[in-house]
Amino acid sequence: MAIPTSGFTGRRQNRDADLPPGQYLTDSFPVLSAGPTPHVLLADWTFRIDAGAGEAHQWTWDQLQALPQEDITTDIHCVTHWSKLGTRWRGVSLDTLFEDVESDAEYTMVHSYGGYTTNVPLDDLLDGKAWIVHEFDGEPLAPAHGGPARLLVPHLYFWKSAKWVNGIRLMEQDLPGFWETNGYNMYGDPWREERYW
Ligand SMILES: Nc1nc2c(c(=O)[nH]1)N[C@H]1C(S)=C(S)[C@@H](COP(=O)(O)O)O[C@H]1N2
Ligand SMILES: [Mo]
Repeated sequence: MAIPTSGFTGRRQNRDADLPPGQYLTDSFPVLSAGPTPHVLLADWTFRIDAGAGEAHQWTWDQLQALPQEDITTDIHCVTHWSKLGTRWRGVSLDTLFEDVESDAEYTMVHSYGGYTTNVPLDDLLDGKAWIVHEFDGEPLAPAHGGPARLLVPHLYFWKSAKWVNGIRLMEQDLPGFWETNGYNMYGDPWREERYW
């Protein structure tokens, strides 16, 4: 049973309850990139869903902006043990982007400008669990943090939230992406501390 340490009962006062095991809070926003920051002109930017069997869907920057936009406030948890609570983002739900996609595949590989990849089961991208975001804290997303747009899948460790995202490929079987090939967990649930293999 949790023993209150103060008179406050609000969620933000009880910060420990929001922290997965092994995590500490930070108010800064660390930058963690496996390579250099790719710079993509908005005029050249595209996002593509490749469903296999020749079925693909693609959006330009203007087309992404024309879709319904959502404001998201969520906690994020990095495998290197930092967490940030109540971060604010704006972008397009993957439910919107997957609306017309027909496929029986259960797994996905997320691809980024610069070559980064990460695998996420399709179920973890749908039903209000993931977005393509292009604003952080009311400002355009900074290049170092994935601008012009990144994936946000906050219920998994933050390495799954691919920066500079440019596509998602559906897969019949679960294959590892960049960090997963290098020892990170195939799924990455912070509440179960699924950090490494
Ligand atoms: N394209 C790309 N996306 C990436 C990474 C990367 O190296 N390249 N690093 C991942 C890791 S390990 C983390 S913790 C977060 C860090 O995001 P931040 O730099 O905005 O804090 O981005 C994830 N997405
Ligand atoms: Mo990370």
